[in-house]
Amino acid sequence: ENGIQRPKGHKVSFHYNSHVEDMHFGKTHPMKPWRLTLTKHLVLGHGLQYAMDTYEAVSAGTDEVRKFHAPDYVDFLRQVSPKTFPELCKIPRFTRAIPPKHEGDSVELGPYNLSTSPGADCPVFDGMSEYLFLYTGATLAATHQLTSGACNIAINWSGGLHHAHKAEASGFCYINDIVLAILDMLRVYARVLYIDIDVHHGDGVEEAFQRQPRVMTLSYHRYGPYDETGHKFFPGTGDLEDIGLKGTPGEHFALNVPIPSGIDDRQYKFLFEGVTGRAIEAFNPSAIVLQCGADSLGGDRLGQFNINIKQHGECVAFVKNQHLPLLLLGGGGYTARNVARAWCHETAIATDNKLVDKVPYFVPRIEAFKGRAHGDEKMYPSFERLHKNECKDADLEYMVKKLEHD
Ligand code: VJV
Ligand code: CA
Ligand code: ZN
Repeated sequence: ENGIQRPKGHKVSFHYNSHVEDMHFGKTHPMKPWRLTLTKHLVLGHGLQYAMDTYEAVSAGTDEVRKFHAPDYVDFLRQVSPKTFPELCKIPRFTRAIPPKHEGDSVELGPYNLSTSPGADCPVFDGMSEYLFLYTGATLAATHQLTSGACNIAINWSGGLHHAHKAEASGFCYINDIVLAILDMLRVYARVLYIDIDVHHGDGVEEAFQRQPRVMTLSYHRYGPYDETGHKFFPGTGDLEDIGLKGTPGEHFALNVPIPSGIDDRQYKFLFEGVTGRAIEAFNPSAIVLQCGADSLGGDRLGQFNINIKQHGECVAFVKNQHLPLLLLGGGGYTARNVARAWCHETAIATDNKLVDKVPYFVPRIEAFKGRAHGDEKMYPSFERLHKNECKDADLEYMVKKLEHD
């Protein structure tokens, strides 16, 4: 109807389960699963479902999640809810994972960096267990479609939770679906390239494969002091000098692109295409995983970049043009309307479609867009309030040269 067509020459599969939308991390917590509702409604409103095979995701199994995560951590996540949390915290098997309390800590942390305090990064909330295993199940189903050859591009916008560690939640991430996906891909592909355009460093994925020469991790992220407070931008890792664990086969198989605040489209394109292009040339991957965190967009509640949806999408297009099996995952993104616009746009890119330059007439729950004029909404809004630009061209050129050498 909108001229949406199936792509010629490749197949795309889309994995989702609407139950992830019902979750609430807490009233003012920045992570809003309903951004996935907005994304779904834009994707369906534009008719992109006709261009892909769509699958309803089922929960990941305990054994599948244990391929990376510690058995006790997985058991804890299976059972945890606000009701069971206090009792679980007393079980000796789990108390080992309670971090020591420091003077002046505002949030009380339980086992595995989980907490029921309102200000916590990784809260325990109702339905959390179902949510975690569902987004992981969607990523694993997407991965399976790729590795079995059923499609060339597989998408799960509810996945991409790159900070989770083997036995610890971190930065809104509990299960590292990316690590699980890559482990599964290594059974079929000789080399997997992981690219991460979330504004935060993909530390959990880098750490998991720091000794592994068959996986190259490449993260673009804000790095350095957060603001005048002197605190570092989360998670504080991902320096230019970090290239994989020294003295192991994994040395030289991690790349980091630390970026100052305010980077714009032109600068980001220069960095992304320069570094990614060289990495692909040197590493010669058999498949690619792209984490498409949308908190690198301008106007994001937590991010500090000035990237427009157009450039964010061009990163996806650049990777797609390598014509390798491609897993597209979500990640961060805290200004929900822009997250939905970006991921819908990127679904269109994956399926070789161009979207009409207006919000589709049939968008259920239109009240979710409250406060924005709709009549002349553009797919590529430019952000009125830009972050202060501290990103100098000369530094970027230095970085591309340095990384080329690495
Ligand atoms: O900066 C941090 C860590 C602190 C300790 C915990 N307090 C809450 C915040 C400061 C040092 N955490 C970051 C985590 C960012 C995670 C990004 C995840 C992804 O996009 O890369 C992938 C999905 C952080 N930045 C902002 C907040 N936390 C934040 C957390 C809240 C909050 C406001 C801001 C948690 C609860 C509530 N408000 C109510
Ligand atoms: Ca990143
Ligand atoms: Zn992020």
